[in-house]
Amino acid sequence: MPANLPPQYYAAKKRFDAASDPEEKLEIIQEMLAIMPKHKGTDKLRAEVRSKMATLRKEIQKSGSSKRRGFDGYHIESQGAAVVGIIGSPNVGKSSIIKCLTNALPEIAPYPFTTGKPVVGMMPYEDINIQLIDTPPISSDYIDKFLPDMLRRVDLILLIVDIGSDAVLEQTYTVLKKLKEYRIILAKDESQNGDNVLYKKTLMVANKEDSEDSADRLEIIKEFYGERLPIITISAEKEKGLDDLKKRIYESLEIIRIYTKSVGKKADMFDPVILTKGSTVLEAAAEIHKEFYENLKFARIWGDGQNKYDGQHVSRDHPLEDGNVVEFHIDE
Ligand SMILES: Nc1nc2c(ncn2[C@@H]2O[C@H](COP(=O)(O)OP(=O)(O)OP(=O)(O)O)[C@@H](O)[C@H]2O)c(=O)[nH]1
Ligand SMILES: [Mg+2]
Repeated sequence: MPANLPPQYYAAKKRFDAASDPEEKLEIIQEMLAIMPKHKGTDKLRAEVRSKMATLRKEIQKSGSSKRRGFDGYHIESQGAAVVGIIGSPNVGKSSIIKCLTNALPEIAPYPFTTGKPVVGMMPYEDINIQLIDTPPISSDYIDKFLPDMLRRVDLILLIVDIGSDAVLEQTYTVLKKLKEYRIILAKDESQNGDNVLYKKTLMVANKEDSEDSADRLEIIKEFYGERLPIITISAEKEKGLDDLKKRIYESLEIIRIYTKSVGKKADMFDPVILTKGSTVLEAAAEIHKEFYENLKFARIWGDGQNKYDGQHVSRDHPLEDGNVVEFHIDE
């Protein structure tokens, strides 16, 4: 079905492509969304535009200024509901994991330093997509020059460790030490963030569970790092533990999906708006349409998995939950 977009849309898109400042881009993209007619033919485009909006907002929020954008060094444009960086020592199975979880086709080989450039893939999770980025390995004397900057900006890190190797403890130590040189500390949450160091939310993924003696090595890893990081055990090769890994990735991102509904119409269940956990009705409105945000009177909401809501009126500062359907009412 054709999108039939008005000429003003293309004019705005041109300005969007030419702009480099994320704040300016965000303003233009909000305009684009407002101009876009709402019908089946624009469903996909609307989803893309919203996901871009979410990314731009995050970028602006994270950088604290409007001067940083995307993953410039790598020429990677962030996409989807969230971005996850996959890192680790050489040969631990980073590329094997992104191959299992996404549509990406990275090079995989039984020797170290196979991946020279990052590889991007989209991981479908229920009704959303999460962007995964496979990266070149980190060793005591090597870290890709663009990697620290990228890691500062992703939403979550997966630190892959190889419990098929006796070097697992030493390798893990090396990666953490190397990142610390760049003032990045991998942690289970970001609550300790200070001025000088960045605590980055990380899941440790113990790969190659199928290997001999992996259980013993896992115990050792847990003893050393179990307090500091959540540890998930998988085998990329045997495709074991992958569903659990996906779920843990989603949960760690602490995002919620909100579905919108126009008055008198059925909810749009195919195009969720992605927000951070704890976001309010007003914050959802801001994400969707400037007019909703500026003129919001109240909202009606449905569902939260336990069907707690069935069209109740809620105020602007009501916190939303994953799966809520929201109908915005504005002052005309
Ligand atoms: N036994 C076993 N081998 C695995 C598993 N996952 C990956 N491998 C093997 O480990 C080797 C390295 O895998 P890659 O996915 O290329 O590892 P990488 O971390 O991307 O390596 P670099 O890009 O060189 O850093 C390959 O021979 C894989 O087949 C696993 O779960 N079990
Ligand atoms: Mg690789």
